[in-house]
Amino acid sequence: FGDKVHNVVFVLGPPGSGKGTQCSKIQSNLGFIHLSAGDLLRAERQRKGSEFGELIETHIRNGSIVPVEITCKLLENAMLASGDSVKGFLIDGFPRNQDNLDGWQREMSDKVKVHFVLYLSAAIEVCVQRCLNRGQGRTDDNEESIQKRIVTYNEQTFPIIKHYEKLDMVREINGEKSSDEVYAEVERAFKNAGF
Ligand code: UP5
Ligand code: MG
Repeated sequence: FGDKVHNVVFVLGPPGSGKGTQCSKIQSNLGFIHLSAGDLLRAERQRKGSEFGELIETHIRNGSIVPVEITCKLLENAMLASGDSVKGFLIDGFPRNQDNLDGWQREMSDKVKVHFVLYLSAAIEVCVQRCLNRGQGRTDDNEESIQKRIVTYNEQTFPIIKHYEKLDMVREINGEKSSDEVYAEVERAFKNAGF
């Protein structure tokens, strides 16, 4: 990892709140590297020879959360592969529970500085519709998996957002507006943080 302390912004919010959409705009406009924990897990699931493929798929379908050792390693490898000269990393969809947070802090706290948590909020009905309409063939974009993802979000991920709120690190943005309107506010949050 070298001696460099990498800049990190966590991006959290319910399933379908627009995390991936906003991260790709931030990456294009502000030069951060977008790392989606979900995308990394889906890629690992497809990788020939992966010993975790089946376990990952079971968690994704059930909307439950993969053990942090796996996810954190994928994130760390992706950060290493991006080199040392990047402005910072957007970590999309992680940490999602206390296990994720503990594992991240064990492994990464001396290698990164987490600047803030970008929290995209949106009503559950809006999120459900967006996931159902996405049409990218994700194995968790069906009514049953979506309901489970939402329960997991409410029970396990929302408390992580609350944890960061107590540290005054959460920047909440209403994710229900058009993606350009949401992005205008997202960009303001980054500018306010000095990026
Ligand atoms: N869309 C986006 N923004 C819009 C807007 N402003 N107006 C109208 N439409 C908008 O957007 C979803 C859809 O809505 C898209 O069709 C988009 O065009 C449209 P997207 O940007 O994809 O939203 P996002 O929040 O990224 O939704 P996603 O479904 O990816 O969120 P999840 O948190 O559910 O999924 P993720 O990939 O992060 O995780 C999937 C699973 O992986 C988890 O359930 C879990 O099982 C596992 N996982 C772990 O175990 N550990 C991890 O650390 C991460 C994931
Ligand atoms: Mg996503």
